[in-house]
Amino acid sequence: MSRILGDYDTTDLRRFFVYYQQCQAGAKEFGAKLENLDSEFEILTNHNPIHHMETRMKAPQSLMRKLRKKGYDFSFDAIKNNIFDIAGIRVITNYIEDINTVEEALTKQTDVTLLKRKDYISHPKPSGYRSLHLVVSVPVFRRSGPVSTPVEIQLRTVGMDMWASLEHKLRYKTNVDQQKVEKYGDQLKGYSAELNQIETNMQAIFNDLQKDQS
Ligand code: 0O2
Repeated sequence: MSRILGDYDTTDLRRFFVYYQQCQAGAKEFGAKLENLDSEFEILTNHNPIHHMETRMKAPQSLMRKLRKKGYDFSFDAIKNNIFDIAGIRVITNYIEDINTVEEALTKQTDVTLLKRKDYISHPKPSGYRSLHLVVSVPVFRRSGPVSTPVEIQLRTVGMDMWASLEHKLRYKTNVDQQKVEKYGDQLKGYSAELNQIETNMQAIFNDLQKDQS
């Protein structure tokens, strides 16, 4: 870390370390909330919208890259005011409507505040990327008392997740030749629209079958 950050104000650096740990504690809070919902859906309903979850802390290199991309040098304030995905949780669902079920169950909890919502499902990115991104906060208890702490939650179906993993390889691997990037990029954009159609049709079948079970 010191190699990346150079000779920065150590007070600022310490505030950053504490904040990084605080974000990790925030992710644990949301992890527990999601685990509780997962158990409750499993036991009490005939369909659990949560397929699986993944939690990650943003690596310092990636954090610094994002900060520079946004036009800031390292400082605690620049990080706190501009980077909201230090802690991230990905929730993978089976069906498209499950995404809103999980979103609602999570955001209606009284200690959760919705800070930001980006709906790349209704409005996919130019690449074809689809997901629902939420920045939500929860109080984390520090010595001074409760401190609101942001965590980014990405919600997507199994299909959207498979697509994003493959497209991520194409986009972020530096050694892929440009011709392939363009060719596969176009192809993947098409597959994103096709997947959306398939997932919408499968949702309709699922909803119809659910009627027979209720
Ligand atoms: P990493 O290592 O995956 O975490 P903001 O975070 O809102 O200030 P930003 O970064 O433009 O601004 O947010 P955006 O675009 O809403 O979401 C960023 C994250 O979404 C990315 O993380 C990716 O994980 C994912 N993502 C966004 N667009 C695409 C895309 O076109 N293809 C794929 N595969 N993933 C995408 P990071 O921060 O880039 O890095």
